[in-house]
Amino acid sequence: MADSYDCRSIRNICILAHVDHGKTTLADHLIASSGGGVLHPKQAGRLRFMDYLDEEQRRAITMKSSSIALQYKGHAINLIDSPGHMDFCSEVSTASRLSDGGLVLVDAVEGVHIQTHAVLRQAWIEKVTPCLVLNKIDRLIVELKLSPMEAYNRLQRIVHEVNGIVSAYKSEKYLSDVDSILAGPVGETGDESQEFVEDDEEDTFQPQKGNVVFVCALDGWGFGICEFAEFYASKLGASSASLQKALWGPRYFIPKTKMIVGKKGLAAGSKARPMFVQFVLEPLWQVYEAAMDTDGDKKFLEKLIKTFNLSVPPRELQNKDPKVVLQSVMSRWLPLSDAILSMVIKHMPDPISAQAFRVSRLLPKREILDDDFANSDVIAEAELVRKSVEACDSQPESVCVAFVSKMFAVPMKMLPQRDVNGEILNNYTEGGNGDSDECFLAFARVFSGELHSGQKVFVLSALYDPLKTGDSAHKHIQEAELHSLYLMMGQGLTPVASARAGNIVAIRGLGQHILKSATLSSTKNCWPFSSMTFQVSPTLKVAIEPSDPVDMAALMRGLRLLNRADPFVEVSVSARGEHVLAAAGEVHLERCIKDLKERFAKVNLEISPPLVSFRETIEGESLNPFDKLKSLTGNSNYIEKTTPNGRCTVRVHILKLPDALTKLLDDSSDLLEDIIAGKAIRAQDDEHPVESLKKRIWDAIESEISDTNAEKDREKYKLLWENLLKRIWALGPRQVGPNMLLLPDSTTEEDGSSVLVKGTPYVSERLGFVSNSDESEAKTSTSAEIRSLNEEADSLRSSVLSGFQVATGSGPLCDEPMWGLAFVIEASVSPFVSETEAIHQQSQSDQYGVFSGQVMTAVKEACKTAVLQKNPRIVEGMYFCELNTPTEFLGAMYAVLSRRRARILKEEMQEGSPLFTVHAYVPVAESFGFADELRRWTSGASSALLVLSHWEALAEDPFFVPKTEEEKEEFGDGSSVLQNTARKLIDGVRRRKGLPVEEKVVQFATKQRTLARKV
Ligand SMILES: Nc1nc2c(ncn2[C@@H]2O[C@H](COP(=O)(O)OP(=O)(O)OP(=O)(O)O)[C@@H](O)[C@H]2O)c(=O)[nH]1
Ligand SMILES: [Mg+2]
Repeated sequence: MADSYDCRSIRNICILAHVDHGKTTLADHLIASSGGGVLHPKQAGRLRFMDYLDEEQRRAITMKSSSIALQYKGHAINLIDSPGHMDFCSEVSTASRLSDGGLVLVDAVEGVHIQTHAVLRQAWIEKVTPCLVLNKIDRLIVELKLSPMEAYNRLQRIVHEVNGIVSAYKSEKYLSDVDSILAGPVGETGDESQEFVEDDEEDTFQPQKGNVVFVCALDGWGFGICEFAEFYASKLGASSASLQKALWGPRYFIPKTKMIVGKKGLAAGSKARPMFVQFVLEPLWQVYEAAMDTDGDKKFLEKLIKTFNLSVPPRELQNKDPKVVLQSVMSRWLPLSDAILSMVIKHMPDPISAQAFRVSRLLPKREILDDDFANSDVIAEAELVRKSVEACDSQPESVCVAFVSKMFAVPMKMLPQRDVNGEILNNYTEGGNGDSDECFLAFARVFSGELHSGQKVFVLSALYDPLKTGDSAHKHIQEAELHSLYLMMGQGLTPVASARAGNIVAIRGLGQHILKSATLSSTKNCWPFSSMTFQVSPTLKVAIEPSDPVDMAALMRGLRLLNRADPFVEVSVSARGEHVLAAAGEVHLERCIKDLKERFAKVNLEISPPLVSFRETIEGESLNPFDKLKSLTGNSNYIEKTTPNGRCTVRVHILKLPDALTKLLDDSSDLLEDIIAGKAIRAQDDEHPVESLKKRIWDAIESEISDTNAEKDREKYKLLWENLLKRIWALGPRQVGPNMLLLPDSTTEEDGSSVLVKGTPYVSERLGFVSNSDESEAKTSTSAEIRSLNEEADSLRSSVLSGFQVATGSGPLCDEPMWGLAFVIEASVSPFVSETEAIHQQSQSDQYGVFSGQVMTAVKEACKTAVLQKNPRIVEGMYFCELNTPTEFLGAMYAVLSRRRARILKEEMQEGSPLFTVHAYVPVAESFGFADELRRWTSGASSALLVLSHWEALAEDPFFVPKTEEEKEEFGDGSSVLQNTARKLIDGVRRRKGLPVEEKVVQFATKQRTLARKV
């Protein structure tokens, strides 16, 4: 790179939006005007240059984020186009991590949608500076035929709504996207209140500030308010600065006095329109009328061309197609790329100013523990590295730090054949496993120093800790040599010798070192960048096997490559030895399988139906909170199991946790994992995460009795829970699930001859519900026999724990994990009754396994039986679904929804458009092929987006058999086939897992015989 390196003239930006709102179309125009000739302006908007994959062109949606380097007025702009489809939302995370600014697009007709919420949230999390682009303004004129005033109201409402979303993120950081949508769209305040929203200094997006532009990406025109302010300044005799403030909101121009007034300054009955309508929208509408109407005023166009001195070729102006005329005039009058790129340069930060405030997100300050002071050198250097990232220090000699946000595969033949110096390269020389035609490149940004080809760097995984040395630390750090660096031009790659801080590059040579993302550094004494957050996790799972078993090795290699090439896919081997592929949704899954078949494995594959996961729980809804808690006490409310050798008796009480608490445990699993692992957790902003988690635990518990008004009851309930929260020994399954293992109440008596296996309230301690317990005071007066029994009981703690973990990992209904249950496990060990028994111990071990194993099994069995005894229920995943459909297809859409057991939440006509928006919950188990079916039944006019929302217990009893006369009347006596959905789901899973299923082939033999006789 040249010596006149000026970091201040760089902008790294991404385009973010809901699916189909026009991101790639917009990118086309920016590329055509500033991409150095890679795209001809004539093709812009139609080619969709950044959608270079076949599959993207075929489906007309973007599936990955990709970058292109642009040059505009002395600025270097790295533009990343991202996908809007929910299945590829992980690519939004990888794009926003590398960007400092984000163009948030909203379709002016469709308005704010579910992914608009999600991308705004991602930008907020990653501290990306957003600007708003209201796209498809042409549709307001041509399609909806709105008047300028109506269009203004609509645009204002969208700006208001987007501002509302951002301010919600600012105030309530933990609100999930679905929650915020359900909380009700912020923008729906009705027209009359629109007047109050203007001039709110707090608002993020304000057209008068210049960070909102109005565009038509298809035809390549767009403008911000400043373009018009400058034009009218001389005409109206006002400064362009004051006009800029007046061209949005309720500001009116009085021609007589040449004054700009607010609403109050208007004479009664005045027909004045807001200045934005009068001076901006009306001329625009006039141009459209002049060009599109057959009897349009062609003179008007000529006047416009003359006033603005536009060089429109006469050939285009005389074209018979009014659209061509319009596009030709509009794109010259208000060029889209100028409107967008001048806003980018003015309102989006350069890397130096951006990194100064993004560093707190990228490299959060670490808590330094006292015993780390021995490493003060390391700490000091790591602090210097952080400073260097904060300053975006681009001097070649300073420490080099880069972040790889994803790996992507390109076919070998796509790599440039010549290097920077024009020498022919042998691309195949690189080691690797040599068995693939694919080359893996890292999508990276340099945050400090300079990267150059041939450089050796350290690759740090997210778990790396520079303060830890030793074997475990080595796993998280590797040394790698950068093979070559490329500037990305969409699909094209231009070799560069080096890349300095503030730039986005593709790096070759890290394929063997990085799986998904990593931090690169020239020193070991550097903290890894914080992990990226993903909006959803891959939930759609299928099992894959080769059609021909001999291709197994090819499949395994293919899966390995796919896992590397796709930032989001998860590849695993199930307990039953199947290769399982997890994707974000159907479209993503389809692309993964296509890639696997055609690029990575190149063999025929058999794909199983989707493996839907379920959870298991017990009935809880119909009970009042106090009755639930009663199940923890009482002498009949437990399940008892004894080990085969008779020495350990396990009693289990079970409790259904409040749903809100279960959800909280599920949602906070990452934080809980850190807390339970004993990691130091830093306060963010003003609140400590552990304290806020505790507060939310209490909120969740209290929400259970919010409708019980009696203050006394509330207090009593809280006291009961206070006691429980002090007794949490573990969470499960796998240490952080939504199930609790509680210690027995301390008042539980021991009957002298046996000893309880005593756990510790470990999780309660970590969460700070109890102070670190001093081990129960040693009983000095006990006999040697009891002492040894106590020791034995202590050694059995881990058996109780594992029994609990295994049981919660696979419930009794269909081996799926348990959900929202608390178990109190009392395991008491008694001594050998006689010596002969002790002698028999050995032979018993042979028969039943070692004692600890027997205890574990007994605990596991007791927990599972407890679930079966307390009205077990199956829990299924629910998607939150947003559907858009024209009114005439509403009926067909509801038919599809009802076939899929959907629950409608909200239906709403979109003002000023023929579209209906419907929100619903759809069970995951019913969601496959949903989008396809919907498209078929509504002739492609409806669209649906699904986001995984929550778990929900099916109220239906899977073991329901009609018993009373009434039930028999309603459900029949069992001779007709019962539609028990819960049972059907359970049987489906059991069959898939090869577990026994009770299937009655002949249900009522007597009836069949009767029938037979009649024949
Ligand atoms: N009328 C009109 N149509 C537009 C405009 N901009 C884009 N479109 C159309 O909207 C559709 C979607 O455009 P894309 O650019 O592919 O949308 P996208 O946001 O990149 O979509 P994804 O990448 O799949 O999320 C295409 O059919 C475009 O022609 C516009 O300003 N006016
Ligand atoms: Mg796109």
